[in-house]
Amino acid sequence: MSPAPVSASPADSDLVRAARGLPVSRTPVWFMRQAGRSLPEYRALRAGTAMLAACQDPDLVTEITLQPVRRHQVDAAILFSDIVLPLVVAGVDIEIKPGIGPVVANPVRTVADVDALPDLAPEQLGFLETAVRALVAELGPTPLIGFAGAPFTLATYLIEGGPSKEHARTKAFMYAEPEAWARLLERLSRSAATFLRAQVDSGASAVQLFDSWAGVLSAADYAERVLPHSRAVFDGLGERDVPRIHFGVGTGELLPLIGDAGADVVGVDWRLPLDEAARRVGPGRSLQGNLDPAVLLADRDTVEREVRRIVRQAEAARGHIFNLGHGVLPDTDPDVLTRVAALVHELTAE
Ligand code: 1CP
Repeated sequence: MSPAPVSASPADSDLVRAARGLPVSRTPVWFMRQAGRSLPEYRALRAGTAMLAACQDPDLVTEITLQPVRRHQVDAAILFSDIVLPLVVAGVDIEIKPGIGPVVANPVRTVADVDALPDLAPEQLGFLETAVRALVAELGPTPLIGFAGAPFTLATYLIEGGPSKEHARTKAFMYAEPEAWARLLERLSRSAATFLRAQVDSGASAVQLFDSWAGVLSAADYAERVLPHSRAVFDGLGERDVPRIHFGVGTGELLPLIGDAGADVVGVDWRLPLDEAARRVGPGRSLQGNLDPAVLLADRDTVEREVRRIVRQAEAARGHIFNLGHGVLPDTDPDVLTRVAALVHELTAE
């Protein structure tokens, strides 16, 4: 394969350098949910294998992770997995239903349910280490991003029992049972840290913590009841010298806090221009984002205009990793993603 970046090693790649606020040869690009979703070669490979089984098959994980890198010439791979996988591996009964998402057989509704959750042991992650090592060998100078779901977003699935819009049960539990809530998020932060350490120790060059649904919280509740647990995930990486990306949707009011949880890079959705996001996050962190994934469904001129605007507004940030404001939508034409990656490279080459 012919990797996009010109660096000799992942640790010196444009992605890692941008995350640290160092000079880059051109703005690095990758797309959240670039693996799976819109790719026909993904659907062909996945046919007949359940999502969570595919995530535990090192050969499938390796091949699916590489597909978008080959196709789009993006500057990073993201491990093919899912945020619920650490729970599944630990023994929680969860299924990913096509067209729906994660569905939990026995949702967490009581204090006893919290205490009955199994812990994730590092020894259960052999399949993951095998996949990451194989990937790092294949990727050469292209960095692999490891990831985990943040405690809050995982708690929403466990408590709601599946995807939800309002997350009302989650908030009700958070207010009604503050001690059990803290214990639940502590457990989830431990398993997220275990999951991230396994990826980094096997060769991942950066990590992203997905707190997709944190934007449903007020800044005060986020700061008091969630942030300490997300910080614990990053702290669990200890001295491991990899950049940390922290992302959520609808987090305009939370951006300074999302950075304070221990991020080198704050992921921003499309609601806020990056120059304003840079002001809110402050000078010590880079930004990632923030093309509206729906724009990829629009006409060519609109896509190009929006990409140019984002590249321009990102000049206010310490460093910029071009991405979408949330994951690739399943209906996206993969060729549009390839063109966006090429355009960002062209616009930002030295
Ligand atoms: O690039 C990639 O696709 C890499 C793999 C990846 C990642 C990073 C998958 C595969 N899932 C995720 C993260 C993930 N999973 C997040 C955080 C990112 C985001 O906000 O999009 C979340 C919230 C989930 C939970 C989840 N898993 C959902 C969302 C449901 C909801 O609440 O609206 C869904 C639909 C899944 C299933 C899933 N995960 C991944 C794939 C390829 C699929 C679809 C599988 C299938 O249809 O069988």
